Amino acid sequence: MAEFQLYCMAQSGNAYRVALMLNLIDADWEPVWVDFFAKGEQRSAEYRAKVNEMGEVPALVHGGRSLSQSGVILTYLAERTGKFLPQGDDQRYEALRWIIFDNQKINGFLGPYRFLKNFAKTPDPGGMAFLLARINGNLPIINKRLENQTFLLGDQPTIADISMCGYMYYPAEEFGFDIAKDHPAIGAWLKRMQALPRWGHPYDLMPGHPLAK
Ligand SMILES: N[C@@H](CCC(=O)N[C@@H](CS)C(=O)NCC(=O)O)C(=O)O
Repeated sequence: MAEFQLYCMAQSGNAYRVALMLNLIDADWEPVWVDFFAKGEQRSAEYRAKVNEMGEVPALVHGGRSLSQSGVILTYLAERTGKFLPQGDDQRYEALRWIIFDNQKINGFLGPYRFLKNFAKTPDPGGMAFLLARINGNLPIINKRLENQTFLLGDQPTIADISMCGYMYYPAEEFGFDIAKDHPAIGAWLKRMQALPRWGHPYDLMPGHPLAK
């Protein structure tokens, strides 16, 4: 058995953050596929009891520990390995600031929007319009920051970058807009992230794509 087990599925950008981190740090890890779409396994009593009481993907099992919330997991892995670790107090707080903003207002809107567009049986147009307006309002904040620096916190990539790219490598057709094209500084940063050794695409790092019909 590998050292780390990541409960995930290929369609989850929240889980991708962790899969990408594990790959970038060259960890000994294996994915455990969660049947999110057909069975809603993440909401089952068994999953909540054994893996994550919050009923969410991702969860990372490491020995006797089971961790959830990608921001916590990224911090755990960075602190254990010293890789992608924000340096000093100021960077530590900055990383947390951007990870929370991302979870709530960047990928926190991109994820549900893409879910409604691709996977929901009866997507609610009002809900989608609400999310799209916020996506269009918030992506420029990230683009502006990346116009002036190589990575979110400065010259070096950190867990803040790994968090922020959660949903951004999924195909543009799945959103109906092209993040990299519409926001060129984000596009250039995504390429820099992609150039890191052992970078992988979400559909390659995690199981379950394409979805069974
Ligand atoms: N802030 C969390 C978000 C996790 C999350 O929302 N995961 C989704 C899958 S992408 C989930 O498991 N949702 C539970 C459900 O819809 O039942 C993180 O970053 O880990």
